Amino acid sequence: GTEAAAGPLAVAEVRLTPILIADPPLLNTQGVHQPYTPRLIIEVVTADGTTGVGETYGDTRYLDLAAPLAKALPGHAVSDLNGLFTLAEQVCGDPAEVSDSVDVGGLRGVQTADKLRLSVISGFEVACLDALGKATGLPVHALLGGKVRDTVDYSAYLFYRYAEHPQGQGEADDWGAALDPAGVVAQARRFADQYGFGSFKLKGGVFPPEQEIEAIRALAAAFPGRPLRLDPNGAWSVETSLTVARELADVLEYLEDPASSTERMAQVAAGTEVPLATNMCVTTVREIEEAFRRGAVQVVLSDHHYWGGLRRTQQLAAICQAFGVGLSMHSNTHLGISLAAMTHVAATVPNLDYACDSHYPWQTEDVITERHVFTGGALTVSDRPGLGVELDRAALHTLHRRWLDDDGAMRDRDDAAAMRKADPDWRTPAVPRW
Ligand code: GKR
Ligand code: MG
Repeated sequence: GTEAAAGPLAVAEVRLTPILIADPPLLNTQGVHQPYTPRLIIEVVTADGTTGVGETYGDTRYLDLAAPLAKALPGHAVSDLNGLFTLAEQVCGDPAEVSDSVDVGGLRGVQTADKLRLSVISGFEVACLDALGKATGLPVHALLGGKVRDTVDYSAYLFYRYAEHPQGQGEADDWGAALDPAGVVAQARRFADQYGFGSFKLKGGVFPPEQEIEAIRALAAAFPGRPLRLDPNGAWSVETSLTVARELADVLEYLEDPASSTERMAQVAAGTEVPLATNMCVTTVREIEEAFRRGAVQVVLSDHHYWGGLRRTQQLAAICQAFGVGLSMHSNTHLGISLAAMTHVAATVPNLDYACDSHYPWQTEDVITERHVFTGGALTVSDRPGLGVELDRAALHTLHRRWLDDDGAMRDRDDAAAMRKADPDWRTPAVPRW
């Protein structure tokens, strides 16, 4: 229940730290990543002094929901995860009333109020699990029922990109530009050499589809037999999606969100044997039924943030299994706490059918003391108590300072605004773009 609990596992304090993290100029159909991206770090401290950490999206609308939850949580036990959801319902507003009022659309699918709230809860859930694990000496995967694998596979996440941010701000890196097939292959080569990734996902929807088909063909030639994925974030019409599917059928592991909306995805699925994956048209429980019934998607890519945390990701896995739909995970710009959380839950899901994708290699900054290292394209599942990561307070302070010093321009992700620095006339393209 949500009754306040006494005892060592009761929450004594919650700390919310919004931060801005460096992000390279990665391109997608809406524009380009800003030099800095907001994240929220959540610390839950129990009565016996154990601190658990969580991470989630940090845009203003998430912070607005996190604040009342942080205020209400003290007194509740970190073990009462069901109570966390009840509490959030009480203090963050009834989603039935506000449901479609925050529908800003975009790369994370439709952002309804309940999805925003679930993303916030997920950060708290992970922090509670981390604290509970540390207090009991158990890794998070054990609290979730136990790992069924010792390593979790990840795929390289390739992006078309500029060498530098159009506005000249941000942290420099030595990746250079990748704006054509040769650039994409060079990027993939570096990912494969450095981290051993065996599968590759290319973020598409940036250039006309013929050029992206060429890039995938170049990857297939450079890495024969490796699983490849292309994800234009819903930028294509049904017809274009079917053309791409036909031309790449022999090399694609799946096509990710070729068209936006369940309706269009269902039409594409009806015309191709290439499996369709999504992190855009099935992002909440209520979107599952229609999509599965219509065979619109063959793989659901969970983002544990907007699915409401690690236990809800396990529930999603069970639903997918029941309907013969594949499961994997996609990511957004994130740090090591979220990667640890992804890895723990992924380790517990028997039907994790594909390598998860992660932006992590693009992030040069972190708030944990020891960064995760991909070996053979995989991460080893930690058996240390909790998530198995330690907060780097100095780094957290620096990144929070950056957030405080920002004039507000980057506290909310806006890829179209960043693109306007290169092209003043840029507007988020209408869908379908091609
Ligand atoms: O980081 O530009 C990006 C991605 O496009 C991200 O926002 C997506 O949510 O990676 C995600 C995806 O697979 O669609
Ligand atoms: Mg995607």
